[in-house]
Amino acid sequence: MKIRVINPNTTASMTEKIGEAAKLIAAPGTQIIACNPASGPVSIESHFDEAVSAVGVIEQVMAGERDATDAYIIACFGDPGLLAARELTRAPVIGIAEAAFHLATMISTRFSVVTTLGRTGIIAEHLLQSYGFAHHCRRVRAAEIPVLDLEDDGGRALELIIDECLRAKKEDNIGSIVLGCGGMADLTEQISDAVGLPVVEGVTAAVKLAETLVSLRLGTSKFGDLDFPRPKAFTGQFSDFSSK
Ligand code: 2AL
Repeated sequence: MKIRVINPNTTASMTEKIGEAAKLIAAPGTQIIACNPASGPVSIESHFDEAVSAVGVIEQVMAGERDATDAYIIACFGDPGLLAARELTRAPVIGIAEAAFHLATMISTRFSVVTTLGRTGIIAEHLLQSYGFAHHCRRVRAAEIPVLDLEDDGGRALELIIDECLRAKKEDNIGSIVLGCGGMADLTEQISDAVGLPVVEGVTAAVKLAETLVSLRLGTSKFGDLDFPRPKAFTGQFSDFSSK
């Protein structure tokens, strides 16, 4: 099966890292296509970044539809464009935040999220509310690192994330931790070893959930609101989105 893993930001090194993490966990026979939009923010750490990145996600799903894609993963913790992407395909589309929340509730009754910047915590809080997971989450915490610091191998990002996870373990009365950024996909084992709690990471969680849905032949329902968008014209820079 072919899974298209979309990094919604335009940083190629992060796309490569996300793709590697996905390949490492994927079953034999699963092909991982890691990609990112041609245009958009280099990192997503505001509502503005998220809104712009959602268009890039949609373009990547449209490209995947021309390439016999079996499932899509949106590999940014705000799950930008998730419902819009689902409208465009019969394949399953999974956001890494929703994947991680689902799995965390299956191994623990309460978790905390450790994300990058405090200002993006509200994005995770909104998702917890809208997905119905809010009562499973004790706290959304931030290591206060900009997303692109995760690309700096010599930096202190890992240390700061582990410190915040250890504070969560001490103060939050939790059974597990959810990592709150696609750029943390390669750090799960090191963080879990250092913290001594189960650590759920969304890219890897989403790959296993996508494989499960595809093997169960469960795709996005075309009954109701996730049906293909009604045909219409788009103008200006979005004229390519017009129905042919
Ligand atoms: C993210 C993420 O996963 N990728 C990105 O660019 N921004 N979200 C986050 N909370 O750090």
